Amino acid sequence: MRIERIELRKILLPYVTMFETSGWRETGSHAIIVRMEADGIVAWGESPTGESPFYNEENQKTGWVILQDYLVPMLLQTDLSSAWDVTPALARVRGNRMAKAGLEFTVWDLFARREKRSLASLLGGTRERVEVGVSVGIQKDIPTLLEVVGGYLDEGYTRIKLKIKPGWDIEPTRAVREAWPDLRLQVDANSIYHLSDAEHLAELDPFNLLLVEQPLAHDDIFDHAKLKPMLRSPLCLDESIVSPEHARWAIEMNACDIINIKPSRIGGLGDAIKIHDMAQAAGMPVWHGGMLETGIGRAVNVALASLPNFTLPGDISANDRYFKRDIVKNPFAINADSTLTVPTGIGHGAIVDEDYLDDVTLERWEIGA
Ligand code: SMG
Ligand code: MG
Repeated sequence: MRIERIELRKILLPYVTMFETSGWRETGSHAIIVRMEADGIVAWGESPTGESPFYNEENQKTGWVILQDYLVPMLLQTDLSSAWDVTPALARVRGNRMAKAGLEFTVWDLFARREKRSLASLLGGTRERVEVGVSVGIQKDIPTLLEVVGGYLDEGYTRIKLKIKPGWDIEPTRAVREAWPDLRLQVDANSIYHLSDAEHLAELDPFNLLLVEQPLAHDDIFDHAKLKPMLRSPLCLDESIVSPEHARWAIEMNACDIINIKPSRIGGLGDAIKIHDMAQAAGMPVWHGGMLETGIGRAVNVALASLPNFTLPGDISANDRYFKRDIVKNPFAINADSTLTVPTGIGHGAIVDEDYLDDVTLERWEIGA
């Protein structure tokens, strides 16, 4: 199959509340939305880039340039026999995985639509519902944090992740644990600590956490392997695992207990499945992370999270946790058992609200084969 037409859009879609991590704040989605046409089929995808290159090296502006100058032209020259062909076709471009993922997701949607199958079934999904939680950003004080967490629990979520940083780590985690002794609770440091902070991080040990996510540098595996035996909390890698090779290194070095899989960080669904399978073979659980995706990327994430080794709840909350109005007509709602229902229709299942997408589009670019 040849792709006949590709359209890219830079968007700005405001969040309901500002999201703050250990190193930056985001007030809205700065994603790049992808639309493709081939064989009379229209498909949609998303590169969930941010405003700034503070999570990884990419942002909306770098994605915009790399897609137009390299990735889109390379894809238009490729004859695709399946979506697995996208990653090798773009491999000459180093890194820029989030930009690549937007194209790769869209090609998966295209093939699923062509085969009149759901994306989840094409990926090998086995679940009808996926368990999810909420990632709670850094708050101004502990009473506010308890109120915010309580609000999400009232909505039906049963797993909470707290963003932590030096000065906002042990005490907020203790406060949430004391308020809800049985809550499934985990923390994420987004690469802000150093190996010399090991004793401090061990103060999280008594709080019975599901996991501690990415305490050390965004590109580190070596020091995480040293840190792991110094903590009782299970250690999870996010930023560091950008490819199946990185996952293999982490597994062989015993650098983590758990892997957070975000297909956008890894450059696509194909390599995400490879990591899922490799972790499963090694007896290591994975869970699905999130990049505050719009309804398009969210539907892709739900499809992937339906694979069998996603055994911990994902950072895939319902659309209204992020947006007052999303760019899709069929947002996910949280079920009473803290799950989202995996779409069974054709493709990833998100129905794009093209009028509202026009409203939030900052710039549009389109090219034919
Ligand atoms: O999508 O609900 C979500 C957010 C999940 O915390 C989340 N993501 O490091 O895991 C992570 C962060 C990255 C956010 S980048 C703005
Ligand atoms: Mg993380």
